[in-house]
Amino acid sequence: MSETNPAATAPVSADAAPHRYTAAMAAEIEARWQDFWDAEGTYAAPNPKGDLAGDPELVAKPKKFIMDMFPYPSGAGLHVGHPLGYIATDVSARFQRMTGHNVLHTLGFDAFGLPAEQYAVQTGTHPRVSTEANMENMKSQLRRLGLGHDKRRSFATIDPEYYKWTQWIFLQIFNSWYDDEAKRARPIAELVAQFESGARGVRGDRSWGELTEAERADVLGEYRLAYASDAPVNWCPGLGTVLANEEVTADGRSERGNFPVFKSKLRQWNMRITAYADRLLDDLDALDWPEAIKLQQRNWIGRSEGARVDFPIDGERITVFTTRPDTLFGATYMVLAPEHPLVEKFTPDAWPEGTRDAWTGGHATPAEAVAAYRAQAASKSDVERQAEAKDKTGVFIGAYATNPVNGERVPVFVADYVLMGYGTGAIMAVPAGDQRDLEFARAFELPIRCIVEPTDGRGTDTSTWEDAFGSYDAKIINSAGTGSSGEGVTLDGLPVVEAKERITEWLERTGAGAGTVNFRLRDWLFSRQRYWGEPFPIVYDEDGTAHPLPASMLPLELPEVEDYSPRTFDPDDADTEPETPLSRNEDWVNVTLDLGDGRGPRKYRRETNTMPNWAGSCWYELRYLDPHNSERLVDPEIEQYWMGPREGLPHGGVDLYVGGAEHAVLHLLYARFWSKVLFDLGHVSSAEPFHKLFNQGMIQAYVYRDGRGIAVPAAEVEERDGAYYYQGEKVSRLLGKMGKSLKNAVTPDEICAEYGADTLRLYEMAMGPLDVSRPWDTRAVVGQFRLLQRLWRNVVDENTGELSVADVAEGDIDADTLRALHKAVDGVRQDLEGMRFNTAIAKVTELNNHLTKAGGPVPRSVAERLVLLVAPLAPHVAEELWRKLGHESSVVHEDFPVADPAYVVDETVTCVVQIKGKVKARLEVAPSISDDDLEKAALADEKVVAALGGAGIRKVIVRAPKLVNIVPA
Ligand code: ANZ
Repeated sequence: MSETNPAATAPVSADAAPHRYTAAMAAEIEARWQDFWDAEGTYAAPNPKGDLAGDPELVAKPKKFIMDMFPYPSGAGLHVGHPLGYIATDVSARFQRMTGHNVLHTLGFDAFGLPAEQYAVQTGTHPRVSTEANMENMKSQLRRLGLGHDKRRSFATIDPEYYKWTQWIFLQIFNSWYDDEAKRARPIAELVAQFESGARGVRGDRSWGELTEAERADVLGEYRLAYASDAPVNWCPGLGTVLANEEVTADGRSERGNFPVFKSKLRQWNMRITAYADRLLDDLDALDWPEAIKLQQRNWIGRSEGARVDFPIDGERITVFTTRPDTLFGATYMVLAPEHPLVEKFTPDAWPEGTRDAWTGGHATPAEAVAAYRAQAASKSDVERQAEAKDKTGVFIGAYATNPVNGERVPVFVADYVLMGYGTGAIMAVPAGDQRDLEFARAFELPIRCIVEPTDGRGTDTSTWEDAFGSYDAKIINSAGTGSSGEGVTLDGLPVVEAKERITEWLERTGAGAGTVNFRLRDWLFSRQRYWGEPFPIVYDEDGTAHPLPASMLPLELPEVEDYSPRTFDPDDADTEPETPLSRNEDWVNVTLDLGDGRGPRKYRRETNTMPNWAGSCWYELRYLDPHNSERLVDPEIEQYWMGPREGLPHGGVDLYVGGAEHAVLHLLYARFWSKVLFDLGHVSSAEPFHKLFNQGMIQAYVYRDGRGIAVPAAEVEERDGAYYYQGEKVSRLLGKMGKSLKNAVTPDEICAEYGADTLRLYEMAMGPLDVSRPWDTRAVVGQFRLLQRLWRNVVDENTGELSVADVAEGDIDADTLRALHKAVDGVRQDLEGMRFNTAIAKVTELNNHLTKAGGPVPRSVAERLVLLVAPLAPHVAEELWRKLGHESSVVHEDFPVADPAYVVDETVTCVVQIKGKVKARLEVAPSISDDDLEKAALADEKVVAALGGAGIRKVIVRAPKLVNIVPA
């Protein structure tokens, strides 16, 4: 890089003064202070008790828990984009330490996951070996940045002492149920007690005492917050595993690897996150999170208010979910999802009289038509099925149901645009109000009845409509009738919202339906057919009943297996079944255990799935608090100290959590769910894990491509007259991601070698507001290096290396310097508090420049405060200068300077206000005031108002900032 970038080499040239701040000096200073911090435990945050107890004075201070989304230890190591957030939290943590807080700041590793396993499959290296090597590499890269982490608190999710507790939490979740009345999780034993006493009925008419053990297990499985089920799951043969909905892309492929994903029935573990849908929604309000993330969570949870409506059919009924019961009079047909369990039941042997050819799909019987259509639908993903532009397909099942509001016979279809996993898997179709229904109705020649009066001038003749009209800001028409109950209802003339209320009341009164709330959120599919994850603490007895291991058997360590690769299949073959790597270790799988449940030693088979890689990040904030506790998840007093609810808020949690916006619905939703379960069960005091969330932007980089479109090494591209050349050939330039594959990755190591970590930190923080993405420009880094050189020069004589400051009494410092100093102190304080690091650096630069320009030695007290301002941003050079200024202790725990307000207010100028040429008032205004503002201020002035005595104004002449002349009417 330095060969092609003369600007970068200039400041480190050999003719520099002997004690100039150079890259070599930065390297020496930085290494020395990093060793010092490690040796002194400078960043150790004391707990109120336990093995990390410490300085009671520090413990007595208000706490701040500042956290990053911990990294996955990737083999590629870090590029300069990765540490953006880590540097930002580090600056914040340092600032909070200097403003009187006990700050917990550390970093662990999220180390289970697919990449290490896939690497293992390719190379034969055990995932633990490669993961540990990657962690070592990343740790040394991170150490070089001078991050003030409490290393005693660091861990990796693959440590058995850590995943012991991940497994323990799984057991808590398995051993609890959601009490809908109390609106919280409770131990499953309390449910069993209710069944035993008869306070709660068991389904069917048998008592709890009459059920077999296996039947009881089944009943409890319907309540447990972690349960196994055969529900259709996202099966990805290409990865050899099933995936959570959150891991499937919008076009129905795996987020990782981009393989097709199919719906398949497999017995899998699930987490009943849907029990918490309401609380996950409601509790968002009090969180200090970016609105965009809250919105994504709200949409993902997808709360819809509507109604369930029963359509009678053959003495039975089909229940639909609709958000628009007000449109019931426009329901002219019904659709069942192809997988709907009632389809067969209602499908008759022959087509009823008068069935149109277009409805039969060309089949001789309804059963044949339905079977053929089902097979076709099974080969498509949900997303393909819902694609908007797609032609609507389906077949008539040969039966009619009755619309309960008017007794009309409506034909029933199966069609793949209705999904089994949403609502009830059945809909009433309202072609006039719903676009998909409109398209289907046109394709199958079904009636389209206008029931909401269009407000856009299209008229009520639906045959001329281009699209459906479902507006909420309209009135209902053509909607009166008498239902099967004999009770009439009319909605005509009502606005939609009122019509919804009236029809819902009617449905409830006549027993035809009820108001209901539906959620888009599904339970969380929690098992993976992979090796590199936490084993489940579950064993199965000979009947196949699942039993939890007792906590004393944890951790259940991941066994060695000969072949830990998953079995992958033909990615396009949906009919395969996964084979888990753990199942190949028969010795581990088949065990004789005494579970301590009074049944004595028995033979069991272990669960051979592993947990998804999201498990480890669901609770890691808690482990940082009490990282070595082998007795409890976390000591309650320590948890309360760091995470306890704060005044005025319903929850506590981490004070600042920084990470990428891509985790909106995966990690951030799962972690909130686990927190709530742990809270309900009394293990933690905050129902929310992260009070304040901040999403940092991305560091982008230019991608240079040659004539063939192939990326060329960015570092070797030269710029000439606004064009770019690689080895003499002209190349194109576009802003993109940074990474190895695009040949534009810049590593922090390179920049640290070239300029030092302090310069890198300053540059990353100065690039722009933290939440905005910004392009990396290696050539611009030198600007921050020069700032540090000037800072150094303002305190140290470059030729002698001696301190160059002057001992001047505060009263003898010139007013301009004091003003520059206090303004900087005031501004930097506010900016660091508000995480506006770029403007904080601008203010430090301004003060530093002022001191350079002022010439002569800098007053010691000013230099000291300047160093303190810089300390959170560039901690190494700050430590060095602080030491040179004669202080024995580290700058890390010094007090951040406080501004004297007298010097902070802007200078003012006196503006004269005249009326008809006579001076009537004088105003103190900012020199930069605009004509408009000055005119307003003058006209509002009491003396001016009095002098005008209510007279109108003909003209105002303004010469900001000094003169206003008013001419009355
Ligand atoms: C009648 C109706 C009339 C509807 C109208 C909409 C507009 P959200 O808001 O996302 O909850 N629906 C219900 N279950 C479905 C399923 N399993 N697959 C596909 N579509 C389904 O959407 C709820 C609406 O989506 C429901 O309200 C239903 O169509 C449809 F003018 O019922 B509606």
